Amino acid sequence: MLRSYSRIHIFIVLAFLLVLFGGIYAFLYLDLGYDSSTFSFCQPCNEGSEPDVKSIMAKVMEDIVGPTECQEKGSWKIGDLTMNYGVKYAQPSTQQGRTDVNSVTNWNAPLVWEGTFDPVVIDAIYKKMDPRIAVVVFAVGKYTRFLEAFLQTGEKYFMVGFRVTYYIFTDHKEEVPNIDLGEGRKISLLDIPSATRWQDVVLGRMKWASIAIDKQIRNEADYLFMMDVDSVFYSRFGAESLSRLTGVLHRLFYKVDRDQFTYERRNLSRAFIPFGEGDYYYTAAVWGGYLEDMYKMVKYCYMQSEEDAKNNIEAVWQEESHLNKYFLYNKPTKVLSPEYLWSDYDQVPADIKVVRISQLVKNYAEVRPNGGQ
Ligand code: UD2
Repeated sequence: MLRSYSRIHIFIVLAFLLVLFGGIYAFLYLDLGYDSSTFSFCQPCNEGSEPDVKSIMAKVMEDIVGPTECQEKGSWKIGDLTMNYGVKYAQPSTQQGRTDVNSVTNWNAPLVWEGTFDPVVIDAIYKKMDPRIAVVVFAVGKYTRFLEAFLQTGEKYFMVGFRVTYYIFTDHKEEVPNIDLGEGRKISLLDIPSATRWQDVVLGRMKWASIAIDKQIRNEADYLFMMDVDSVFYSRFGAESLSRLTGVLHRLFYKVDRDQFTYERRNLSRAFIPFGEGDYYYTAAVWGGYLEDMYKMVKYCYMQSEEDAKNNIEAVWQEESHLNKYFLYNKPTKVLSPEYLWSDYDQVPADIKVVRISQLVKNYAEVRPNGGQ
């Protein structure tokens, strides 16, 4: 009896010490981030995320101390597709749907086209989560002229009813137009230097975005989209585009053989993809996802292009080449059809039922600092 009594005591003391030291260790070294306003603590709860030390420790802590602050405050947890009672919408069919296009990838991710989702259901789910959405857009040199139409049409069609911050990276702050923004939507201006080559601007996006996410955006957003500024929204671009990592099919390559994709084919570059490989060709003009997943990917493109620079090579389509390499081996969790980036240069084919955003026709030689295509 005495022996079992002292065993229980020893067990209680050991359990107490484990909790105590576990807690101290987590706070001091693992930066678990108990501030629920940051994204980092909620992230380990995400569906499908790789278990890592942080998420395992978060789970251990949750078991010990009970529900975490982000759950207590009722803030959303990515992956919970919950909705309120009583929303009225058309019954989804198991028999009817788009038959002219494929709406699922061969790794079972949704491939989004008009007619594959119900905006009423999508909005009911995502508005309940109320995520903060960052749009990172660069307007360097003469590209500030595109801001007005981009922002004005964005206010009409992009994530209407959601909290959106446009992070505008520019070397000409004084040229950023005054636009009336909807409730919960704002603009944040970030100074960056001018460039003498357009290639440096497009690649530099990866560097400046990595720095800004690290320093600022991480504390202010849950999702992040990277977008080209020389585009206008023509129709709804909504929460159906949200996922852990979302890629957009490039309009010029969505029906062609993979060997015609303009992947980087020189094996000296880190963006190299051999012939015979590849799923799709994705555009770098629109892509998005969870903040931390996007950070990883943006930083990857930056680091890979730095490696290329050391070897005196620049990938054929700059960051787009690195992005395509990443997506080949780290499959996107959602793929958007070219509705999510069309071009005013091209006629709209029958399978594109809605153009949601489109690249404007521009005089490349005139707008780029070093001219030309
Ligand atoms: C293609 C890609 C683009 C990028 C680029 C890389 C599509 C539809 N677009 O677009 O995503 O991969 O090729 O070569 O696939 N910018 C400035 N100032 C400059 C130059 C560029 O701010 O002087 C910014 C601006 O936000 C612009 C973006 O970089 O929208 C992309 O540059 P672009 O529009 O000239 O590239 P483009 O049309 O060839």
